[in-house]
Amino acid sequence: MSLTLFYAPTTCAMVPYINLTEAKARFDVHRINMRKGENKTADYLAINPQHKVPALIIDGRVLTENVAIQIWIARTYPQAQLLPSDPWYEVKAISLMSFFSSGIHPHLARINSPLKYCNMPGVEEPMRRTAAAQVAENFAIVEKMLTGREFFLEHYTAPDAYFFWCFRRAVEFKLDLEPYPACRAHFARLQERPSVAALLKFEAEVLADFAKA
Ligand SMILES: N[C@@H](CCC(=O)N[C@@H](CS)C(=O)NCC(=O)O)C(=O)O
Repeated sequence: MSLTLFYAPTTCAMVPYINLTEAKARFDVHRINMRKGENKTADYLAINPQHKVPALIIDGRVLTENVAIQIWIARTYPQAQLLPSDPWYEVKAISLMSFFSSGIHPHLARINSPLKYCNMPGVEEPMRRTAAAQVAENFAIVEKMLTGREFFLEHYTAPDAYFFWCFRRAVEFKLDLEPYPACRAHFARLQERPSVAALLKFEAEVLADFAKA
């Protein structure tokens, strides 16, 4: 099987990178430099007209949307147990990923690029502040889920990598993360996994290459 992941550093494309690595899948990576607009070239728009990463090319067919990509990885590499085998817990894992994708990611996007969402003069600071408040509300929900637990479910599953990315973004945005000790412990625990360490090493290499270019 031929797999190519379209990936940009620091983005949510790290989630499939981590889970493909967990699955011991062989995959190539096509690096996208967003700062140079490589997600808006005609070639990339032919792959994903929404100009977003991740996209995973599977034997020539394109799969977009992180939740679907994680489900595909989990089903294709069942030995990695990236989704629970019990149907109830499988849908709970999908529910968690959907929450991260639709309930947390959009607020992080507003902190990153407020002017994409409203171009009124002076909007950046209030947009960032209100989006950070939404992130805080949702992290408080996740904090309850993770209190007393190592992972969201019985063992490491795909949503753990997804939340790792959400929390990493919040760290990068310097949000106040003191109120979330269980989330911080989960973030530290994930960094001990070889898959996450491999991703972080790869990301640093890509960022260094992009800085030279
Ligand atoms: N719903 C998509 C969202 C993906 C997404 O927003 N990716 C961001 C990076 S984290 C992106 O590529 N943004 C570039 C753009 O919107 O032009 C998914 O879950 O895969």
